[in-house]
Amino acid sequence: MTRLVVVSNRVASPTETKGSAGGLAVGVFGALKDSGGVWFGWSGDVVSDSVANQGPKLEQDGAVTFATVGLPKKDYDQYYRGFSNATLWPVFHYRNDLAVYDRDEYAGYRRVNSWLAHRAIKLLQPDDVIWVHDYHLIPFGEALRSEGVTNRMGFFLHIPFPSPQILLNIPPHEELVKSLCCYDVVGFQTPGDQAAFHDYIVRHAHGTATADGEVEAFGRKLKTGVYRIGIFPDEIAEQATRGEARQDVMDLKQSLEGRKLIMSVDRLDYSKGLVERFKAFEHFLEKSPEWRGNVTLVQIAPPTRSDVDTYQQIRHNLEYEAGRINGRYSGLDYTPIRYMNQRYDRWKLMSLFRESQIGLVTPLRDGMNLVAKEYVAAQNPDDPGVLVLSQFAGAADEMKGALMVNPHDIVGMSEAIGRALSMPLAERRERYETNMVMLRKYDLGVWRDSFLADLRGVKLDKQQSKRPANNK
Ligand code: ADQ
Repeated sequence: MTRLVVVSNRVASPTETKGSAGGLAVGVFGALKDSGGVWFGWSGDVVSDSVANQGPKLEQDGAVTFATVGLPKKDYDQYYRGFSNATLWPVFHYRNDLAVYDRDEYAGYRRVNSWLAHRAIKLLQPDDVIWVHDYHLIPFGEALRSEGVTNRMGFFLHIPFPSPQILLNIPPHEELVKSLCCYDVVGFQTPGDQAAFHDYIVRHAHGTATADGEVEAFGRKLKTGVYRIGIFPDEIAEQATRGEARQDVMDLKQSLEGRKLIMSVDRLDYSKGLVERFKAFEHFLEKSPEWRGNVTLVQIAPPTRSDVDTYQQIRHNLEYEAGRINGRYSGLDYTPIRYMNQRYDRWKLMSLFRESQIGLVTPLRDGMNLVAKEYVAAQNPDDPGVLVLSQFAGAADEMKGALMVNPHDIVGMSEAIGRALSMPLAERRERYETNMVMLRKYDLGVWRDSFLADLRGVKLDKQQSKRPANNK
């Protein structure tokens, strides 16, 4: 089998990959171990220009080389904090209202992608298959092509691809789509994301796109596909049962004093719908006095991107809401919302999922949402909890056993909480089984293997390897 080169914005270290890392890192590392190869990307460190230019730093772990570079402050600001997370992330999550566009940041984004591609070239061998991940690295493949790299190259988008009317808000939208067309395979989480990309190709790039994903645009041919990222359900179930008898999980159980538990776990991000969720829980307590004192919402939300302005705002809003609602409904021995900002070991999170009666997963928009899948896999099959899921998470496409909600509908979410809390065991089991069938059908191995099979199956056409032409 030809070697695999994975490129992602952040590279987990060998120890992280084996220990606390979640789904993606585990899945990608598995593929790298099978075929041997390189995992290339940013180390997460901000360094001086001269240190950055000494990279990549190499660490070997069996057949896998971890190759990382640091980023100078200006590059970090423009590429990561700026265009990736203050422009692409909000727009791709349908939040134009939160997006800012700055030409210099966009120039920095492209410059850093070219620089990263240049640093990666020395690690590449002629037959390597290159798999690039996520919105930070859209122009990475084009930059490699412009340096004469003709290898098979694929790109997977972990977040939603917005409909063209939304994408048009980003001034260089055409350059971004043209960059995507430099890959041989472009993968999306859901059919809706793939359709939005095709829609742009046909209506705004004067290209063609067939239902089975053959795309021609900007003088290039590529394949698009839907590859639903998943989890390894048995591994999650094992983690969930491993934690059951641990002291801190038993302590939490005891502190609940027989109350029902609702679990929510998200990165602290405005796309995750946390404020709306708190309001729905408040509405539930307001309308259901019999549940006051008898149900607790545990919200775990570790902060991310805390140096981006909009993230400081969401953190502030949430603290305010949690304080306000707790002020209204707390008793001497009862706190309705327990809101925590730490990261937790995976086994601990999974055991908390298993102890709870509801998994409340209500993002306003989400590429997939692995927490929804982890929640289901962690349940006790004899007495499973209920997944309450936003219709705008990619996972909603598969998890038909969930109670589906619109995260903008506070009353609807509050009703779903009430319904889930009193759902009979037979219905809970049936819904759990429905979800488990899909979790097994689309597990993490299927995601990884089907993407790589499509990428490895691409017929190389030397004419193709050039930079894209202008379609107009
Ligand atoms: P995220 O936005 O990070 O991922 P998600 O898919 O839910 O969202 O994955 C988060 C992961 O982090 C889960 O495995 C979860 O268990 C873990 N996690 C969250 N909080 C934690 C905590 N406090 N301690 C420890 N672990 C924690 C992006 C996209 C998603 C897409 C994924 C994968 O935004 O839509 O599903 O990539 O493609």
